[in-house]
Amino acid sequence: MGIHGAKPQKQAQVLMLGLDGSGKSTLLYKLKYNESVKTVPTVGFNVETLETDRRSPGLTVWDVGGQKKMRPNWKYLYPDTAGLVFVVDSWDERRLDEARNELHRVLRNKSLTVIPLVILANKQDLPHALSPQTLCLKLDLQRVCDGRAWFIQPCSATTGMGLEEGFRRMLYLMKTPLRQTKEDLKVKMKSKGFSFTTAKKILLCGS
Ligand code: G3D
Ligand code: MG
Repeated sequence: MGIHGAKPQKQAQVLMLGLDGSGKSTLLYKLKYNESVKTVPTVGFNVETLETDRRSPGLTVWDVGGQKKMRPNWKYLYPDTAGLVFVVDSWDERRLDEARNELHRVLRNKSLTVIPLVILANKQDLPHALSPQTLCLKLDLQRVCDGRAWFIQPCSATTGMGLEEGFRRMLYLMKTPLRQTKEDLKVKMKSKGFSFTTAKKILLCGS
């Protein structure tokens, strides 16, 4: 990259957060190397760059340890963050309240108020995993994401389903002003015969 006089591609920093065990490291390695690796709890962080098309910035993805004792360190990475990915274990209902509280706390930080958010509803391969619509309600996303460009993407870090789509969506949200994404929703829903009020309810849940 950047050889033969070509301009080096710009990089945008994506911060990937979520509770320990939600699948952040598994999905990062699946995306980067298409490999299912046996992970150990992340102490510190893993960083990988993801290639994108030449018109988009490359993504530098920071996978930061999600254990309770690591969470106070998340904030040191906020200032350079261009996009936030929050990974949720869709199968582990017992930890959803904890995930919701952490997500809400992160979103309250002033350095992150205008950056786009993609929620990855991970572990969809497991039986009885909660749907993105249910997660949307349980995590109170519509309220807490009001005024922010955001999307919820179902995925599985073990099969790879939905991972690229999630990061493609992040690129789209980074490049598109919020007003534009709302207009997209209106057009999309009108073409499907929904009213915008219904559209807002359904599509702001990210489908
Ligand atoms: P973390 O980096 O968020 O802490 P890890 O999470 O990537 O270390 O994953 C924690 C555990 O969840 C791992 O299992 C991993 O294999 C599993 N996992 C991650 N993503 C998925 C997924 O999409 N589906 C399923 N079924 N499992 C997933 P172990 O057993 O090593 O703890
Ligand atoms: Mg990890």
